[in-house]
Amino acid sequence: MRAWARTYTALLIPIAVGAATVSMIGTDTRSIVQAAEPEMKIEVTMKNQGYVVKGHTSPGALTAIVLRNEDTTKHGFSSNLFKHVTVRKEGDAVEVTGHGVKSYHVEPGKTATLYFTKGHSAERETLQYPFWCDIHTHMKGEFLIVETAGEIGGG
Ligand SMILES: [Cu+2]
Repeated sequence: MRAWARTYTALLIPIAVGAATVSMIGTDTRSIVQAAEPEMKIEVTMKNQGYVVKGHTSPGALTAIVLRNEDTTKHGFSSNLFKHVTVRKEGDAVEVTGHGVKSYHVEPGKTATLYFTKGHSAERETLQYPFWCDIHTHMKGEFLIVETAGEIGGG
């Protein structure tokens, strides 16, 4: 008797939108999958009133989001990705809670790291989690959770 198990690999990818956009989604998908190794780090640089994002992670993996403010004004980083997860903060960010969602304010020239683990979702589909600056509403982007399915034989 032959049994088939379906395995899912998911990636969490940040995308910045707005004036200073540097798109990461143009990257070859295969190289993203191959790079899905220990280093689960997303770098978010705030500059020119926008976000520049780099890196990706996987649901279920401990993830570090490094916030770097290279701008001349204070910026915030908030996302509904943080809604139901515990976030551990290191470095120079001030946690602000407004409208039920945490935001992390980073002063110019400062850096902070947020550690969290986002669990797998029940739905097997692409999900989006917006992120934004609660100080400047035009500063925003989103995290995409992209699920890819594969099959392995068993039995
Ligand atoms: Cu801002």
